[in-house]
Amino acid sequence: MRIKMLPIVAAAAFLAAGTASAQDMVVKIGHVGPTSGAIAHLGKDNENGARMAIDALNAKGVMIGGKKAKFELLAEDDAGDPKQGTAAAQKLVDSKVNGVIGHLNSGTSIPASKIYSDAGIPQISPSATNPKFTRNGYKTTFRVVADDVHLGGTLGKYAVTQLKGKSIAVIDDRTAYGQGVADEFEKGVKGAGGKTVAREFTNDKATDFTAILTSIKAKNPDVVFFGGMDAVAGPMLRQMKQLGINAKFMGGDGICSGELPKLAAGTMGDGQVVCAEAGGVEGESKKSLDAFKADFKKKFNADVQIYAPYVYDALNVMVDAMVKAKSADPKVYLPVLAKTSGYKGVTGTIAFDEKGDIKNGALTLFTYKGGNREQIAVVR
Ligand code: ABU
Repeated sequence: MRIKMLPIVAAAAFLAAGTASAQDMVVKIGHVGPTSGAIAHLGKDNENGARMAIDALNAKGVMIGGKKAKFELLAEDDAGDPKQGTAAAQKLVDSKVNGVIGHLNSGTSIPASKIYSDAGIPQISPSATNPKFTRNGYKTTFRVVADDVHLGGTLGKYAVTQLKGKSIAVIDDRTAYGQGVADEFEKGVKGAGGKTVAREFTNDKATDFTAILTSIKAKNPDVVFFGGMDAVAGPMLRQMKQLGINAKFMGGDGICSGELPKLAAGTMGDGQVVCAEAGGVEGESKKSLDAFKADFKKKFNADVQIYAPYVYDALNVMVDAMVKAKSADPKVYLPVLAKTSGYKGVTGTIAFDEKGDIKNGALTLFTYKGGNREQIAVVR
C-alpha cells in the first residue's frame, strides 16, 4: 500500500510545484554599457545601478497581472563602440527581453534604438544625451536625463556669465556625444555674448594632446571646454598642467565622474574644473538620492560614478509601467510607459514628453576640491 502511495504523493508534490511556478513569470531586462575599455568604470557603474534595481524588485516581490515576477538581468558589454552596440542590441532582441536599459553612450544608443524600435522593445537610456537619440520618431525610445542642448547651452552661458571667460577654447572627441555637446556649448557661449578663440578635436582613444594644447596655449584661453569622457579629460588635464595652461576646465556629464581626479593624477586645481550631470535633485528630495548612494556603496564597495541612480530609476519606471499595464508584454506596457508622469525616483520626478524625453530635466553643476566632487547648484 505504501509503495503505491509514494508515486501519488510525489505526483501531488510535483503538481503543487508546477502550479506555483505556473503562477510566476520571468521578466528579462537587458542592460548595455561599456564594461570593457577606457570607460569601463562608468559602464560598471551603470550595470551596478541595474543590479541594484533588479535585486530590490526581487526582494520586494512584484506582482504583474496577478503573477509574481522574477526579474532577470541580461547584461551586455558594447565597449562604447557603435558596431558592438548594435550587435549587443540584436542579441538582446533575440533573447526576447521585455525591455532594455541603455546604452550608456549616445554613439551606441542611437544606432541601437532602431533595432529595439523594429522589435517593438522599449529602451530607456539613463545617460545618452545627444538630442538625436529621441528625435527619430521611434515610440520605443526614452531617456531619463536632460539632453546636450540643455547641458552644453547651460555650461556655455555659465562660462561667460559666472566664470567670466573672455577667451574660450573648445575641444571635442568627435563622438556623437562629444561633438554634439561641444557644439551646444559654443552656441551657449555666443548666446551669452562670449567668444570662442579655438576649436580643436581629438578622439575618444587619444592619450597625447600636445599638438592641440600647444596650439590652444598660443591663444591664451581662460576657459577650456572638452566635449568627451573622463578617460580622455584626465590625461588632458595632466598635459595642460605640464604645458602651463592654467585655464578653467569645463565639460559635460561625460567628464563629471568620481574617477576624474584619479584620471588627472592629482593635477586638478581646487575649483579648476566645472562640469554638469544631466539631472539632479536638491533640498528634501536629495535625501533619497543620498540614501541610494550609501546603499550602493554598501552593496558594491564603490562610490557612484555618475549614472547608477539614473539606471536604477529607469529600470523602476519600466517595471512600474508593467505593473500598471498588468503585463510585461512590450506591446501592452509600452503605451503605459510613454504616459509616465509624476514617478518619484531617487533622481527626482520622472515624466516623459511626446518624444520620450524627460520633462523639465535638471542639471547639477559640480566642481572638485581636494579630489572630491562638490555640488555647485541644481539648475533647470
Ligand atoms: N552623456 C555623456 C555620456 C554618454 C553619451 O551621451 O555619450
